[in-house]
Amino acid sequence: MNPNETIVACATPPGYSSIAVVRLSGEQAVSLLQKIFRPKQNPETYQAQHVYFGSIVDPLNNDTVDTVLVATFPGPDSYTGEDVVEISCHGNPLIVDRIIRLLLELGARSARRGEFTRRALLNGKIDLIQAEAVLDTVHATCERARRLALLQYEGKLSERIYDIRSKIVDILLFLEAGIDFADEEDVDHNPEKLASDISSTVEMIDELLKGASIGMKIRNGYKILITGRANAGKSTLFNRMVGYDRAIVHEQPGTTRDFLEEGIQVGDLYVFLYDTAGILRAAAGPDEIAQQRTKALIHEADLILMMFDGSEPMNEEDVYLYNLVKHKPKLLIVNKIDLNVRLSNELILSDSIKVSARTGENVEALVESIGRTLLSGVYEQGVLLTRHRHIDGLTRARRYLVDARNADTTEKMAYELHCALDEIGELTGKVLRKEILDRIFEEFCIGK
Ligand SMILES: Nc1nc2c(ncn2[C@@H]2O[C@H](COP(=O)(O)OP(=O)(O)O)[C@@H](O)[C@H]2O)c(=O)[nH]1
Ligand SMILES: [Mg+2]
Repeated sequence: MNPNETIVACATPPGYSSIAVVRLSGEQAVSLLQKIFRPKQNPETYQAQHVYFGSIVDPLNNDTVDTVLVATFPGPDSYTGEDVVEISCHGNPLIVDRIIRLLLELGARSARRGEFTRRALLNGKIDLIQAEAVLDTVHATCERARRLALLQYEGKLSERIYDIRSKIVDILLFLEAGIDFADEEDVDHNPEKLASDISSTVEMIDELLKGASIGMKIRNGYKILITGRANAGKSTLFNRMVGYDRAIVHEQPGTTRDFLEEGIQVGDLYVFLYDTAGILRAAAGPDEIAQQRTKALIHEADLILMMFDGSEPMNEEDVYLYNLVKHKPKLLIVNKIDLNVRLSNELILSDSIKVSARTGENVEALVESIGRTLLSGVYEQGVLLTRHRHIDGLTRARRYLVDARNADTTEKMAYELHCALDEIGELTGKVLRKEILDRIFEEFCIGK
């Protein structure tokens, strides 16, 4: 990838729309524009963050392609740090393709996936965590994920990581002064201070790692599973929460075999809701397979909705199932409260949410309580780690710090601290590794 090349791509989705945006970035962005753009009023120069009205004209035959608005962002105060031009044309693929083709013929190159953001990274406009946050902003599936992505894009998570970095740098400076001037009397190694400084750096990392599993769930979605004996009304509740008749509901037990999965919003969270086959203690054939799947899902789920049929006394199946999910985070639900209640277990009656999946009574309260339960572990610290890459990088840095604290020579300690710094550098993209960049930007769309 040659950074001197000027790249071009459509930044809006393919297809028909009221407008589409063609984006250019690089040294020739403005001169290429000038070859195809006839502004209504000729500007002396294209100024920063100004919009110009005019037409795109094919320079070969003077054919007008479209009337457009052009915005110009001279570097370095642009998204990529280079000269950027955005052409807003009418959203017809014929027009978009024609404009891009003209620019390619004049010497631009098609942008690769995420190349605009990659240039922003290489030009020091953003770091790697912020680049990932651009992607997360575009793909956020719930309000909370969007807010987390925005905080990361604004650099809030990076700040925390730079704090850790500068702490390690300080320790290294202190230590290396000790190594370099070991024979001078006034420099004291002070091993207690070193150990306690390293420990407090480890604590800063632990603080971030603590919230990581929640950050990952907010970004990727929680898994919630409805379980309960056959005919309790699981599929009826599933349909109500999903908002349409997704699952077959029938009075015949064993109607649901393959589990069903749907992504839904619960408050400001995104959740994968699963409807499963009821579990019988003894099952054979396809029922047995269905139940193995249910058990595997129970294992993976972040929250179980354990449903009892309120119109029936408890039976052995209920007890068996309850024991299966005993150790999981769960909410107990008593369903069918539109009928006479014949369930008499005091503990379950007092500790459960009573609903009618059929009439919808109290289902809203259930949904609210799901949201509260999922977020009960979230302390409002704002920034959270949201990717395996973040967790892995910090975990490795932490390991080096612990090794540094245990090192028996100052040289070894310095070595371990440098390794920790490298890990942090890789996390923020200050140390660039091509494979890592390729992997990250592969997820981007073209034009971002
Ligand atoms: N009266 C009443 N019947 C319900 C309720 N929820 C489900 N049912 C009925 O119970 C039967 C089994 O429902 P279904 O959702 O298929 O149960 P599943 O086997 O747990 O998935 C169907 O006939 C439903 O119409 C409810 O809240 N009240
Ligand atoms: Mg069912």
